[in-house]
Amino acid sequence: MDLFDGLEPPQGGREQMAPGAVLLRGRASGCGAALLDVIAGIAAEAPFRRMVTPGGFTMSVAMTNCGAAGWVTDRRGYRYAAQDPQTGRPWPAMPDVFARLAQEAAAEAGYPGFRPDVCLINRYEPGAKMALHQDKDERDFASPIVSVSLGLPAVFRFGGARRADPVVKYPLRHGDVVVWGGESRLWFHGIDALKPGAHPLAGPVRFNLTFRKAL
Ligand code: MD3
Ligand code: FE
Repeated sequence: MDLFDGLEPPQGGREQMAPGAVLLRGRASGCGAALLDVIAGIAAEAPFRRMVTPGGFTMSVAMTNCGAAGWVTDRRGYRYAAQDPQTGRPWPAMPDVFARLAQEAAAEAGYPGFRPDVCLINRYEPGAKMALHQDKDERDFASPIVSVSLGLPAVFRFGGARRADPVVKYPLRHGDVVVWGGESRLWFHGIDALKPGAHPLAGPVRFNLTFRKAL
């Protein structure tokens, strides 16, 4: 029994979720408004869009990217592309505030020297979800992935190395940063359907940034 029984964990906490995966609770809450401003600027150049999977399904999550390449999917497959297929232009450059946050969070979690070259930006509206999957489209599995949650909270499902492994559910809230490296870099994960709500800064949506070394 302690002071936090039945309450949220104190902010600034660090939690080991799995081998190599570190949750930095609230790590980005101080720069949340700045990050949301930057996302709006990126979306003005490279709009959020719901892409089609190779199987022909339209994803419920809307996406855009910044950096040297962007993650895309269509009937031809999943890949990183240097140009935005919707505009034919390069993706917007990685903003300094993004790169610094990802680099500092990775170092705090035990991955010094992480320098992401791409950032996938996911936007969830109520009902949007991401089915259990692995992230395998990057060239370099030795580098971690850094994720930043903004806006409405979501339930994250974390499985294991095999699709059938049991999952553990974690709430991810505005400002939470997770660094996924080591053994868990290739573990299965997903996001449950977003519950409707209103976040004071982001409004009725959740954003997730994932910083990767993809090229
Ligand atoms: C665990 N995004 O974009 S971020 C994705 O909240 C993705 O939008 C989710 O899964 C989201 O691919 C979850 C957390 C995350 C990202 C990459 C991982 C967890 C991960 C890679 C390996 C293991
Ligand atoms: Fe993923």
